[in-house]
Amino acid sequence: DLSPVRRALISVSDKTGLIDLGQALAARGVELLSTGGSAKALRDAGLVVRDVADVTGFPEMMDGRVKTLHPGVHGGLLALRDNPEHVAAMKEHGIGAIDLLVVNLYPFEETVAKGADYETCIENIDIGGPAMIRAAAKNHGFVNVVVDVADYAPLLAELEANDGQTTYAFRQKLALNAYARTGAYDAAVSAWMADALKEPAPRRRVFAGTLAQTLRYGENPHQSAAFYVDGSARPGVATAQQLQGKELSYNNINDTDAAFELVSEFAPEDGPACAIIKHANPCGVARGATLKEAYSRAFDCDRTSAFGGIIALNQVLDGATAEAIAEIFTEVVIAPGADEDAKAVFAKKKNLRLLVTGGLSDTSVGGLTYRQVTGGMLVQDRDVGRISMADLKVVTKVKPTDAQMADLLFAWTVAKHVKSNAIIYVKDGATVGVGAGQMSRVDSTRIAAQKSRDMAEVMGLAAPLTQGSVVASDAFFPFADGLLTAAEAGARAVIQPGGSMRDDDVIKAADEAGIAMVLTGMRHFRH
Ligand code: 93A
Repeated sequence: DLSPVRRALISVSDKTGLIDLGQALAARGVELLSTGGSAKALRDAGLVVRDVADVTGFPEMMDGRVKTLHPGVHGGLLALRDNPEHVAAMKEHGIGAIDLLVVNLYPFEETVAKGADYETCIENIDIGGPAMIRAAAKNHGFVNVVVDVADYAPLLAELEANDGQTTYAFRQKLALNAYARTGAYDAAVSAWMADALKEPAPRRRVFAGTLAQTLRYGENPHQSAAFYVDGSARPGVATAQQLQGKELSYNNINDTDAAFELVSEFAPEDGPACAIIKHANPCGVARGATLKEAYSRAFDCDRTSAFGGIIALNQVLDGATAEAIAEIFTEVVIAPGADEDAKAVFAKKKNLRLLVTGGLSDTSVGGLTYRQVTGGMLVQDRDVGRISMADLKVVTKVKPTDAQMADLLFAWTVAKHVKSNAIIYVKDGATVGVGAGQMSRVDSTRIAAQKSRDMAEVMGLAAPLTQGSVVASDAFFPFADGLLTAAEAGARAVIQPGGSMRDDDVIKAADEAGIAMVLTGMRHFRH
């Protein structure tokens, strides 16, 4: 059961003891075959080495991903030396027998332990190494496989003791170790992958979607565009059923998504709610005793801007609400469903798109958002930050009333969906002024109040609805001026993250104005 070692293939990541081994083998007249880095190290030490590339007739390629995966190598490892057909095949294809394989694998475990990123860990999954190890171990009737630097000395001792040959028992033991190694290696890979999949780390995912629709154009007519979906079953614009109206445009899809995500913050069991969106920002959001009331209160926040808007509802659209909506031009209505009356009302409005989703979007579900920048892509977790009454810290002498507290939370929820700087005035569960997308927070505060004054005029009210309202700010007030502007507009309670260097000034100003303020400790930038 002795088998000679005439040719060795050496491919090692850990080069410890490599030269000594190479020299000892060469001294025994063993021919050395080797891969890139290992071959170079051996050659630098003055040894004669044949490149694996020479055996395969292929250069090492694809960053080394393919070096030894070739019949010239695997045939040499797997051929049964006592099988005439195998021997004939070797001869026919010019394959030389490999009697000794020395491999240690890419340091996958060490790479993971170092905390390397996903791509680096992937690159450190050795493929060719385990393939050769498993092949050589299978053929242990003839082939020796060494996977551990610690086995170099016993191997040389075995060769010495048996005049350049090894015993079957020795090879069998090497094979056992070899399979233990490849088994442990793959177990490490699968454990790491299981971990990586648990972790919603943006770094390891990119958007993979399928083309759902080629759009007529993009944000502007000179831009071509398309809509890709990621296959999620989540209710929303991507999965909605369009019951009527022409095809959605790029801007429609974007705005409809904004509208539906916002209205989905309001659970149907807490009562009807409506959001009206223009240019991805809400121009009115409201609760109501009925869906129709929720719509008309949302509409009253900014009737002018609501024209040509996108309306999202958190409950099944009914006939009365549809009638109210049909009074002005609306681009899209999206709701969990629509009853027969509503469908009949909208049937007369050929251009209005009606989308039904079958439910609301679960706004607590994580996931990623993507934004393209020149030369790259920004990826982040979705903003699923939520606060409840218990998270709020009252910092002023005056405490908000229960009614104000409910409005503050409502305003805060809306603020999450308004482009920064976001200022939202709310009264009795309805926005009464929205300031969005300004470069200065004071400007947002002013603009929202001005809109409310304009609406008071349109509606013939004695005073703007911001009088006696509450106000939310998506990020802290850097100075007291924004807060004072809100107080002037009539806000009586404020919700904001806090955390400014000048929090004390802002709190003092609130106390002087006699208004209540609560801090969330969380901000909702949206850009
Ligand atoms: O990327 S691989 O999976 N593809 C291969 O075909 C291959 N063959 C050997 N990695 C491969 N190897 C590994 O390369 C060995 O397991 C060893 O860890 C390493 C030795 O490369 P070098 O001799 O160039 O330093």
